[in-house]
Amino acid sequence: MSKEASRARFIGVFDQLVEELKEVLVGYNMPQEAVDWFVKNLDYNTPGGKLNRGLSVVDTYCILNKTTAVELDDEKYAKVALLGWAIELLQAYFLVADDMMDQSKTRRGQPCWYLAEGVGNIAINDSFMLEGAIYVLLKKHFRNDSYYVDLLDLFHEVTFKTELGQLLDLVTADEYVVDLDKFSLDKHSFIVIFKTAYYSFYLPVALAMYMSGINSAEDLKQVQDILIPLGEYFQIQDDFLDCFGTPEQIGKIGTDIKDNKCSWVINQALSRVNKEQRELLDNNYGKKDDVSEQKCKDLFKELGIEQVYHDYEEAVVAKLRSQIEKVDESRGLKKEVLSAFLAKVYKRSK
Ligand code: DMA
Ligand code: MG
Ligand code: MG
Ligand code: MG
Repeated sequence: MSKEASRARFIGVFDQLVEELKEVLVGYNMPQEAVDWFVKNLDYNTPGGKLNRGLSVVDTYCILNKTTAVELDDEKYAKVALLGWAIELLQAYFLVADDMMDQSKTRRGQPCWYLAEGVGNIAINDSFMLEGAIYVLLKKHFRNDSYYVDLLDLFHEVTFKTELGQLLDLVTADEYVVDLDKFSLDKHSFIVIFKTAYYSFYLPVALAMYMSGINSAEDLKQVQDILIPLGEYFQIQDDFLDCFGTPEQIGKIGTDIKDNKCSWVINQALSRVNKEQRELLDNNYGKKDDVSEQKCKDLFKELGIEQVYHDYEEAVVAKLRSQIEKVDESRGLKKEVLSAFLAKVYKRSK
């Protein structure tokens, strides 16, 4: 099946899920205008991205069960895909809130939801409802499966970890007081592992593993030990692209410099500056204007941060490849689950 066709089949399941969620509201006799709002919230915020996380659940399930998506009948496919959409809903929930907290302007090539016509602070409740939808769907489709509690536990634990990452991300980036001494690569590492790696990398694989009955503590640890550094690398790419990517490429306008974020880029720069360059950063980083932002970007270029990034990327990928090589497949886990993830991330530009 072509990439487009498998994406289309996956999106077909989303349309089904929206109908089911709509029925729940209709069942509560919710007035039509609110039902319509919820559907619009789901449609605007859930399916517009790369869908990497969601599709990964299907891919991982297929690898673990030595099958292909084409061979799964519609019922089985829809159940696996539902777990993928549950991650996409979780992601939608985080992003709607993240864009408000980061005061971002665009996401996936369109205005952020809170900036869309007539939305504003209603976006706060909308983000809660995207999260709530996960549990409505899990209950409906997995209530009688032996691993239902494992799925709930996993979603709750990963959600809390993501929120811890967002917390440190936010308190390290004071809106008005810029103190670059507060940054460090250790803090950065905590932030990105918690805010991104668990939900984007560990969660899709762990969900597919539970559904496949490959769920020993040893195997969950094996995948976690590789997927967490892989997710850290992915978020370092996000930090890099925030500064060096174009909005057309990444579908969003970077905000890290103006937001005073403890990003990978600023941490690398701080370890390479002389006294004058440090002063320039002290005076311009975290300022809300375009001129200050550009001065920081020019300095990052001068410091050769792009080359530092390319070197980092080659080194981390080589290390991950050798770690994947050593994975023990004796209980049913497959190295290919991990190498497929690495291939999707390596040298990405959006
Ligand atoms: C986002 O980090 C993390 C979560 C949990 C949404 P970020 O603010 O760097 O993401 P983006 O660059 O997409 O706004
Ligand atoms: Mg953001
Ligand atoms: Mg953020
Ligand atoms: Mg970012």
